[in-house]
Amino acid sequence: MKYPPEPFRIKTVEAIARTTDWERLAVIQDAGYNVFNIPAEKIYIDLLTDSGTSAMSDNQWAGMMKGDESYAGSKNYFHFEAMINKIFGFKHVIPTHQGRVAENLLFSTILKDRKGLVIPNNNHFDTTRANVEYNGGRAEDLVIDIAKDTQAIDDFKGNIDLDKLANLIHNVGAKNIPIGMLTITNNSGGGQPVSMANIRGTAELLHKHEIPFYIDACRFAENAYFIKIREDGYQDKSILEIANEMFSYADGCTMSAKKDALVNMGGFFATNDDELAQQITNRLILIEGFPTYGGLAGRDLEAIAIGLEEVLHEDYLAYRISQVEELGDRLIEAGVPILRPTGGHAVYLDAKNFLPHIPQSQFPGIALTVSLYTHAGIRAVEIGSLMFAHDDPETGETIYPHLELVRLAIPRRVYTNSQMQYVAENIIELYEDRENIGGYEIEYQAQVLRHFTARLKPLQ
Ligand code: P61
Repeated sequence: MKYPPEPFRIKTVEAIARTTDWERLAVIQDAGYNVFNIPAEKIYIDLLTDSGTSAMSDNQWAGMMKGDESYAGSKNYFHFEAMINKIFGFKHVIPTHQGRVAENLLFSTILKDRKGLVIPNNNHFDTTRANVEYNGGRAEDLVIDIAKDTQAIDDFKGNIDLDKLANLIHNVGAKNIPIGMLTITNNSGGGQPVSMANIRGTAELLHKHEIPFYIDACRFAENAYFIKIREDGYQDKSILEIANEMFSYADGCTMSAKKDALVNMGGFFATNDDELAQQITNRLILIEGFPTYGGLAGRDLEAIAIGLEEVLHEDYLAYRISQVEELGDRLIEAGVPILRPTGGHAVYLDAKNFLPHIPQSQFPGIALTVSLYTHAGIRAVEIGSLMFAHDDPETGETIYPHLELVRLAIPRRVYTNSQMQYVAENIIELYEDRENIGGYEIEYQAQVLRHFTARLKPLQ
């Protein structure tokens, strides 16, 4: 079967309301044309993010009832730690309440008191970049060039360019690179996977220069599944074996459990470095809590432990990846420009080609997210100029991102395939009417991560 069916049935349902066209026009105006400002009840299909939006299983809910809320040494922590050891294999496991806290703890520790440090990555996600830059570092994106061509088909468009990495090390000096990273799958670059060969090659290069290697592991299981189906030599390996190998090359990871741990809240930092673990633990106590809960309840730790086990199931991953692929295929067939091939957790509309008449300075991605909402009650997220354009500190000139994307992130185990068909049909209708969509300008923006709270208005 080309698109394997759901390996679950529905036990609990949550009603979602339809709104009228007029209602949505008023809502989006009130929201300052920023879909982050829309009350979720006014959304029909919410594809803003796959983060924290998974449906938990009956087993996870049962696990929640077994929450041990002891302040110190909760039994759920030991289950959580054992599961992370089984998959990731790092020596120290430090829970956090979400991924960006793991990033904040890491970068506020390794970048402290030193200027001019550089962190390479295939692509930093926005929270990672923000945490690097806020702590005085420079975030370098070194993804392979082909990733910038939305139409180029390649199995591992998330790979880092090892020549660019070698050049960076040569130019800035290994002592100015406290760690190197890979984000798997590569969220800002279209949810594209990184190959095992590239993970291994990155580790070898960094380690040759004594630079520790960390993985942003949010979507590790989806990445492992792509390795299994696309990379020679992995077809007969289990997802667990592949994940074990991926992390065996690294010195640690940051993880937002809100993605591939199939929960609504949680994260962790893991490392083999004793001294770093000690420093981070001390900071954790200051800002998150005691090291066996780190900002989470015991029940949350239990749900993560069970989710990490469930996400390794191949029938789940086959359904998951193919649900995303099927939406992508429907759009491609209708000629809608999307980033190809489809990634693991989302379909990314190519807003530059969808709306070629809107220049990047007028936020084509925002224009598309607003139209998706007003046309069909669908919420997507712009991953383009509102999120990433910034002024060059020296020249003051605005630097625009290469890609102008609108991401339709698919929550895990949440929407049925007929709801996905509704999404596809409405996007196709919008594409046919694209000339009538216009650009936007900013009315208000914050200094950091402006896309969350910005207010815009239509031009014309
Ligand atoms: C997302 F609009 N991602 O994709 P936290 N690394 C990576 C992520 O994808 C990620 C984090 C670290 C989100 C949520 C999100 O501007 C936005 O648990 C590869 O969210 O702290 C999160 O993990 C951070 C959406 C984050 C956004 C920031 O939708």
